[in-house]
Amino acid sequence: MPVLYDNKLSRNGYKIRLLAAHAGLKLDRVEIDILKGESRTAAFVSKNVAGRIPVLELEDGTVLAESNAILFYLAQGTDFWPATPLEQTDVLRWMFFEQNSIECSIGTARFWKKLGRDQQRADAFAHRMEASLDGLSTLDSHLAERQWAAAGRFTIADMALYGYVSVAPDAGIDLSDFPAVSAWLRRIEALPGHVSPEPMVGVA
Ligand SMILES: N[C@@H](CCC(=O)N[C@@H](CS)C(=O)NCC(=O)O)C(=O)O
Repeated sequence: MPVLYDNKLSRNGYKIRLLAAHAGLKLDRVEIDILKGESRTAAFVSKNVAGRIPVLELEDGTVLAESNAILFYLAQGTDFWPATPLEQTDVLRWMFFEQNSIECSIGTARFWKKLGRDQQRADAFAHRMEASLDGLSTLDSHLAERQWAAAGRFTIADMALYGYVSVAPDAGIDLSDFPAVSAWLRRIEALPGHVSPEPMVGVA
């Protein structure tokens, strides 16, 4: 069975757990304590040179890294990856958008706020917040016209985006300012097969 190196606090890891739940995929899960530096050991860096989770190790020892690349691999042959190149391109578009405009802004702002670093690094935090609101505003305009992010159906683009958009309130963002995003979050949560992540415990 493939092994997912993961951390219960990580929304990048949660994206993979969400796809596994929807697609009925079985994965072994190994908890990596990123706050104790377990993703930065020589052994772990030999799996992912970036020293980060999530990492998926296949049964033949092949190692995959980057949450959205892992989603792409695991979604092959499922309903969550469309068949035509144009639809696939649409899904990839929103997965790249997620990494560029959501994950590194909302994800970082949320983490700093949880660790109290938002006060220590006020300027950098303000910059991340501005980028977060910009990303959410773009997504809100997009979703005002459609039910799902890409390809006219629920895909790994929605799963990738859901990971960090759904925890924007942890960063101090009021999602009621983004009504189309809020309605889309509720649509995803109402899907059969939806699983909630662990709450963000263990971080003050
Ligand atoms: N772009 C990467 C980001 C991965 C990432 O930032 N992982 C974090 C947890 S969410 C991590 O492992 N941090 C530990 C560290 O940097 O030492 C992805 O989408 O997988």
